[in-house]
Amino acid sequence: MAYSLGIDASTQSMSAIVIDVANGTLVAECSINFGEALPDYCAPNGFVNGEADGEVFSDPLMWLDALELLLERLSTLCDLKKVQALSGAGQQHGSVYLKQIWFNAVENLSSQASLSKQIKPCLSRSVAPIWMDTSTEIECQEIAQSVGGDSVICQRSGSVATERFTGPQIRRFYKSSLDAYINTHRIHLVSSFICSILAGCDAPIDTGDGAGMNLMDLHRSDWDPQLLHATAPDLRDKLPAIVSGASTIGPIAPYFVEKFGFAPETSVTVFTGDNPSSLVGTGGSTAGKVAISLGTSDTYFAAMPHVVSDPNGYGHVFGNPCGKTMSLQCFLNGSLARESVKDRFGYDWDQFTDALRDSPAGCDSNYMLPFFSPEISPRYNGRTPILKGSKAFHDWQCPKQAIRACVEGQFLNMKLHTEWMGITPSHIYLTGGASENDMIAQIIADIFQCTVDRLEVSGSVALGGAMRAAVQNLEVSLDELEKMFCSQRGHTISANKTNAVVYEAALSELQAMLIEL
Ligand code: XUL
Repeated sequence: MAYSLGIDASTQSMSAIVIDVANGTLVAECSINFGEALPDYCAPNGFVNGEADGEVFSDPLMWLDALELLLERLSTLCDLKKVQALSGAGQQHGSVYLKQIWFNAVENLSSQASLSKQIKPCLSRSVAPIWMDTSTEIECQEIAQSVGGDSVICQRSGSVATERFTGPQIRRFYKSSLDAYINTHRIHLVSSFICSILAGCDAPIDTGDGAGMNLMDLHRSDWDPQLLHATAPDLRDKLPAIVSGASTIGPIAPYFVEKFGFAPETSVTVFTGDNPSSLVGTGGSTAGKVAISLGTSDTYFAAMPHVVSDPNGYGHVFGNPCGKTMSLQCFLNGSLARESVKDRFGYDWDQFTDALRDSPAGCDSNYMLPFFSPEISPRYNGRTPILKGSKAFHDWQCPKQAIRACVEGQFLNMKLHTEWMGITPSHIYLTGGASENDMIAQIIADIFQCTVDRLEVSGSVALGGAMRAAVQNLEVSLDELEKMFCSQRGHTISANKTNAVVYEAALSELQAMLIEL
């Protein structure tokens, strides 16, 4: 028996998967929803809005409490002593700010007190800005100007200066809270923060997640001195090292051995970002496969044989944890937009799905840019979806049309904003929470006119963590793991060819609406 554990620290929940690589089985799977399990943090969806426009924060202590609940629950589902290796991933771009005492505290965690109690005094900033934060437009302009423009940043870091990325967020903190910035001796990503806790040491950042900071030189896989300088003073000293995704950090901290029954020699592999991890967990880490992940954000990504970046500046290049790079496009209006339109009519998810089933492709020429929150692909600061169609549709009088137009709008916008990758997929791997919904999968198949495959294991972020840890430690190759865990197809959906022309027309309509934004 050789168990490997993968952890997914995402926006609304923390999840775990345990796999047995000796016989290719899924041993256990569980998840803690922040809003439901930890209501005292008053963050029903895992985040809160800050006072200033565009600010979105999470509480790092909530993540620690969730980690404890997760491992407690997992220990009732399987014997954690059998776990020999672990890794995982975090929502990308979010940052945790820590004082000098962090270094000592993380190495000496006592199982007599909770993680949150011990880490609380280490925080130099009580909140962590997360990827949904769009408050740093000015900082992005300042950083871009300082290094010679957005095209220079994009060429060096894989993305133009981007509001939610960690560098601009750090600059905003430095400008608004100078004393707290000076008092900060370590800035971690969500991934490296959770990894540090599990390994009981100050862990590095991997190139996959590091590329989402506007601070890393993509070509050297190391910090870019000019970008650091343009962002904030003395920043190099406050950041951990950058390492490749194939790096072992060390054994698990004694805290987890004493409290949850892990074996002391359980090996921790560096964590990565949720999207790079999902690339591995969908079996897409070698070029040629495309994945769409439906979560709080919807993302479209693919491993690339060479660096391909978006000329419009909305898309990104991240490190591929298995080597080379991946291209990614992220849409902020993912599951919460679907939820907004559902809630608007007091529907449950079954009624939402029925509405999709009972309405025609093309939605009788009613179109929506479903931007219920500020969007990042394309950049749009409003909070009101843009509609085009009949009067009843404009007046939100027809639930079926509104629901279909929302979902069609999401994936028409996705198709338009991913053309820069230059890929015409024959198959798309669909993963994440909403991927099991056949109607959504059908709309994606029809809009992209390709087959949509769902894998047996839908939690591809956590699975990617477990697979990476296994490759590092359990004498099994990625190829073998992909055969075991990523080739078992769940339900496959084929494109309805007759809908191609309907969606061609819809794409033109949406393009016109986007031009008018
Ligand atoms: C990617 C992005 C989101 C987060 C949260 O750039 O911002 O997908 O990783 O999932």
